[in-house]
Amino acid sequence: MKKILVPAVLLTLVFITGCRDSPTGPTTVYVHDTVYSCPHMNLLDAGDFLTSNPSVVDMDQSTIPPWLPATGTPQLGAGLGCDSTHGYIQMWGNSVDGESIMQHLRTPIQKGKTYVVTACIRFLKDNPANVSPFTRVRFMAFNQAPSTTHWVEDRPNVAVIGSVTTSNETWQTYTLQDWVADSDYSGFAFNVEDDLVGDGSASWAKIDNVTLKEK
Ligand SMILES: [Ca+2]
Repeated sequence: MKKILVPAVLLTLVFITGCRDSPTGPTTVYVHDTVYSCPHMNLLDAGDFLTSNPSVVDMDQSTIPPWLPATGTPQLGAGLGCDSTHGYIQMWGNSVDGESIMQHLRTPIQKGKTYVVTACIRFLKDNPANVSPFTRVRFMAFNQAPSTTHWVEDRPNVAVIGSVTTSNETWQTYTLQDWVADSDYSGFAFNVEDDLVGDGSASWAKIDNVTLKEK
């Protein structure tokens, strides 16, 4: 990653030249300590959830930084993920409760820019007590993490970028519709949910290889 420090008067020039791909990837532009993204740049860190843990663990702040538990007790799986390397996220949720993870972005989402999320997901239908025929993974941008067990859209604090609903029990990569940011956002999160409440209402999903890229 190339770091460019410039005076404000050269701002226009930086945006013309600073976003060109370099041999090490897209360039990040710094102006007055604010970081701006460039086209095709993945804003997420550790989206492949690569781990050397020998077994599944409940996530805490040090399990796979910069990811943090947001609600419930999300787990970092140790088996083979979407790309045949070890590590993925495993979570449950229903329409009012469940698990989610988040990360504070080094490069924030900027109002007016267009972004696209991709993720590899599989429905984990291995518990007969859970009756949902599908699972849904919902992706969000946020500024302040709510304290509720199920985040609801509350722009400009929490914005739903989009979701993937699937009953596919094998790994599959999904690309969400383009999303134009209605505000600046400093964080990214996703949860697992379905449309049910009460006993047997949870659905489970495994999630891997999550990206958030500027178009
Ligand atoms: Ca992985």
